[in-house]
Amino acid sequence: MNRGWVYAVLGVLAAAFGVAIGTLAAAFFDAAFSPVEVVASTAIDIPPAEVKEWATSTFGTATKSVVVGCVVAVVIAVAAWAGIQSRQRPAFGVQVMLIAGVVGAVAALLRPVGSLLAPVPSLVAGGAAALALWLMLRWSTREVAAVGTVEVSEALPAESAGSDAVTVLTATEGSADVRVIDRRGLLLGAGGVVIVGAAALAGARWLQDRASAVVSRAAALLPAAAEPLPAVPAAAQAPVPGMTPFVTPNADFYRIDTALIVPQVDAEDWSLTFDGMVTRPYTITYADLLAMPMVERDVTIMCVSNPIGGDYIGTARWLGTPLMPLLANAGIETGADQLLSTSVDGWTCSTPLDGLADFEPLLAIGMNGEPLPIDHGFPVRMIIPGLYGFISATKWVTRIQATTYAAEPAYWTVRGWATDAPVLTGSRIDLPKGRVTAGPTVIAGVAWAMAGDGISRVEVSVDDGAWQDANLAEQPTPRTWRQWWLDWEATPGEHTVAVRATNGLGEVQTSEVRDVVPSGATGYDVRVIDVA
Ligand SMILES: Nc1nc2c(c(=O)[nH]1)N[C@H]1C(S)=C(S)[C@@H](COP(=O)(O)O)O[C@H]1N2
Ligand SMILES: [Mo]
Repeated sequence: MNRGWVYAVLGVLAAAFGVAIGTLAAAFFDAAFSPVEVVASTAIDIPPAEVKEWATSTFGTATKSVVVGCVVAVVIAVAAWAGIQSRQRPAFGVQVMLIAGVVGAVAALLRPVGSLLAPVPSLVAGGAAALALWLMLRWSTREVAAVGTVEVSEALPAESAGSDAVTVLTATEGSADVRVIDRRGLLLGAGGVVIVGAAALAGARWLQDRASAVVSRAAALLPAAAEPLPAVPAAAQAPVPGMTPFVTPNADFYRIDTALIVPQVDAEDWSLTFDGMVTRPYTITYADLLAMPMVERDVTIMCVSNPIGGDYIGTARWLGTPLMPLLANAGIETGADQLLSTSVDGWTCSTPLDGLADFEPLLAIGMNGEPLPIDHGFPVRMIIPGLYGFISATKWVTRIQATTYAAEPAYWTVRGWATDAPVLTGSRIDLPKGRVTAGPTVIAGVAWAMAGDGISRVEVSVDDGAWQDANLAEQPTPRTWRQWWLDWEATPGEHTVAVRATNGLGEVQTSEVRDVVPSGATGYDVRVIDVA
C-alpha cells in the first residue's frame, strides 16, 4: 500500500513549520531577513536586466508576488520530495531540511544590507524544519513485532495497542519488526506542528506590526511651506468625463522598488548622512530637516521601465527642502561625478552631478498634503524632476555620498541600465476606454516633457491621417505632465489613433521604437479603437 502522500504532507508541514519559526526569529530584529524574504529578494537580484525586463513587462508590478510564489512552490516541491524520501531514509529528509536552511542563510548573506544576524532566521528555519520532520516521523510510525512473516498486511491485530488502525509501512525481509503508521501519533504530531507553527506566525505578525512605521507616520506633522504654491488650477484638468486626474491620489500612485518588505523607518530614528568626496561630512535628523525651509512643488515622476502607454507615471504635490543647499554645506570636492544615494534597505541610486542644480532636486517629506506614504518612502525621499526614478527618487533615503561612477556603481548600473537618463518627451492616450459607440467622442490623454520646458503641442492622427492639433489643458509648471483632448466623430469600425508631443523647445518626440532598457522607451502611443 502506498502511503507516499502522507510522507509528502509531513515534509511540507515540516518546511512550513520551519519557515514560521524562522519568520518569528527574523521578526525579533529585522523582518527583511525572514527566510522566504531573503531567498525571494536574492532570486530577484540575480537575473540580468533582460530577464528582469521581460518579467516586469509580463507581470508588471505583480512581479514580486510572482517571484515569492515561485519560491514557495519550489519549497513545497522540495519539502514533499524530502518527505517521501524520508519514508525509507528518515535521516535523509532531515538533512534536506538542514541544507535548505543553509541555502537560505547564503541568500541572506548576499543581501546588500549586511548583518551578522542575517543568516540566523534561515538557519533557525532549517533546524526547526528538520526537528519537526524527525519528531513527526518518530511519533507517526512505530515498530511492532511482526506476526509471522513479512507478509503482514493492512490488518494487524487491533490489540496492537492504542492505534485505531495500523498499516504496514516497511518490512525489511527477514526482520522481525515492522514499521507501521500510528494514526494517532501522526495526527498528534502533525496537529502539534500546525498549532505551534501558526502561533509562531501570529507572534511574528504581532512583532512586525509593533515595528511598523504607521504610528510614527500618523504622528508626523508637516510644516507649512515657506513658499506655498497656489492650488492646482482647475484648467489643468482636461474637461473630459472619465479623464485621468491631473494630481494622482496617493492611493493610486504607481509603486516601483526592489523592497519585498516595505522598509519601516520611524521619523524619530531617521537620519541622513552626507559624505564621500565632501569637505565637511555631516548628518541630519528629521527634526533638523523640519527646521529647514520647505517648498511645495508639483512634479510628475516616472519610471524608466514605463512601457509606451504604461502607467508607471504620476503627479503629486511634494513638500520638501531643496537639496542643493544641503550639498553646498557638505562642500562637494572636484572630481566627484555622481551622487550615490542609499536607502535603508541597501538599494543604491546614482544621480549625475552634472546639471543637477537645474532640476531643483528636493528632499521630500510630504506628498499631496500628507506625510509620505510608507510605500513611497516615509519619512524622507528624493524627488528630482526630469530624471527617471531609478536615478533620482530614492525612497527611505539615509545616505548621500558624493563619489564617482567608476568607484561606486549603483544597483541598476551594475544591471545594465544607463547612468544618464533624463525623462524623454512622451505622450499617452487615456480615452476613450473600451468599446465606443459611433458619434461624437473625445480622444484624450497626457503628455510630458519634463526636461524640455514642458509641452507646447500635442498632435493626434486617426487612421494614419494628417496630424491634428489637440486642445491643451493648462500646465502649471514644465515639471508636470499636460493634459490634452481632441473631439472626434467616431464612425463604425476599427480605428487606429496615434499621438505625439512637442516640447517647449520645439522638439517633437521621436517615433523611433526603442525598448525601456537602458534609458527609457520611445515611440508613439498607438491605440486601436473599436467603434460600434
Ligand atoms: N529605496 C528605493 N527607492 C527607490 C526605488 C527602489 O527600488 N528602492 N526605486 C526607484 C524607482 S525605479 C522609481 S521609478 C521610483 C518610484 O517611486 P514610487 O514608488 O513612489 O512611485 O522610486 C525610486 N526609488
Ligand atoms: Mo523606476
